[in-house]
Amino acid sequence: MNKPLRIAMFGYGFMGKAHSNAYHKVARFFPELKYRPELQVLCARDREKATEFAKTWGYAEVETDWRKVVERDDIDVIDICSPNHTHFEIALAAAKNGKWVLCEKPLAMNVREAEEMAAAVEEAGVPNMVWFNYRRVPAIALARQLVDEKRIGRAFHYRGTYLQDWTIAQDVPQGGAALWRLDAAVAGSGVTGDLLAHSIDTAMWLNGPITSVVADTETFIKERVHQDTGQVQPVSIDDACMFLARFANGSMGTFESTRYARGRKNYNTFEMNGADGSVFFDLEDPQYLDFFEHTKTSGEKVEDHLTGWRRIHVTNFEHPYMDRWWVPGCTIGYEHTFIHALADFLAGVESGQPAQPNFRDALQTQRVCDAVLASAKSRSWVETGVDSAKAAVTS
Ligand code: SOE
Repeated sequence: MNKPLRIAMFGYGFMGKAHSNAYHKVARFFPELKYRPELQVLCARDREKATEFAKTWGYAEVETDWRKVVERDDIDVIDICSPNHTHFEIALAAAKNGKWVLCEKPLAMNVREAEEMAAAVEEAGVPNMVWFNYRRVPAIALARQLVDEKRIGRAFHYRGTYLQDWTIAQDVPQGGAALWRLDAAVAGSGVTGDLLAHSIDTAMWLNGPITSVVADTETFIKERVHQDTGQVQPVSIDDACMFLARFANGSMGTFESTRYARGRKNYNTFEMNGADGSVFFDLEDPQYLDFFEHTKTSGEKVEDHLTGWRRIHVTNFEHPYMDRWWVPGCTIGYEHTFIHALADFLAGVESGQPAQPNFRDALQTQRVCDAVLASAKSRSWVETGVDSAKAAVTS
């Protein structure tokens, strides 16, 4: 039975596009799903741009007043892709009105907001998810499978990096359309919330809760023209952030993120080293997972003359999500991670086993981000307060 699911999309930027594409494709590649997304309303402040976007992506209507949209009876899902400082108010109102709530990362501007948002969706009993899409890269999902299969064994080290280079020039303005990520009043933070939130979500998914951190941040360019005011204003986001972490399982972590790594466009990598094996992933080469097997699942050590890193081309039907796409050897990419996330979300609603990460999971990531920023300020170790029971490697 096909059930229409009427979507209201908030925002028309990069993520608005990625999510709209997922709504269009999900039922084609996951035909067993009962729900059929229908693009009902595109909501944004700029009517002209919203109308253009709605036409391109097939939204039936445009609305500029978000409050009207969350109160409508003919909307089932509110998808929040607008800048970070809008997430809180919209999510709370959406939950209050009984809508399903999907939200872009980071969930909130800070832990205080994220706590209220998690409580609101739980109290309302509405399905919810945060779009940490990288969990749905087949190679990353395969890494998780290897952890579950105990092929990594006791974890010793976790190393995450997330490097970009798009803000090096002094004349990149801050704030306003497309550049709000550089304005702390709108984004909440710089690379910590925008990039490290991804790394932290992946890390805790693979290696469990992060319990304490010590961090350092830098803002390399102290002043930039603000697009909205035309004035040169102080920059208060973190341009770069590095931190050490302790995981609840006793392993150690290092994380590095910057928008000043010349030549790095979306270099999101991780390596995990355990007693029995290691994995390495690089988003700039996303169809591969590197795996070093030291001990087989039988407990037997791999023969010395056969040890070495194995490069797994994650395109077989047996690999996570890959039976939905092409024949083995044919690759998929970035857009598919959003289709997978949506498919998992819908399947979770149908089965009654909600997909992760939900708002409560994303709250744990927010706790780490806030602890990282607090540590950089105090120049000391900070406990994250991550709820180990909730953040324990969740499926
Ligand atoms: C920043 O440049 C950005 O677009 C992030 O906001 C996304 O979350 C990341 O996936 C790609 O980079």
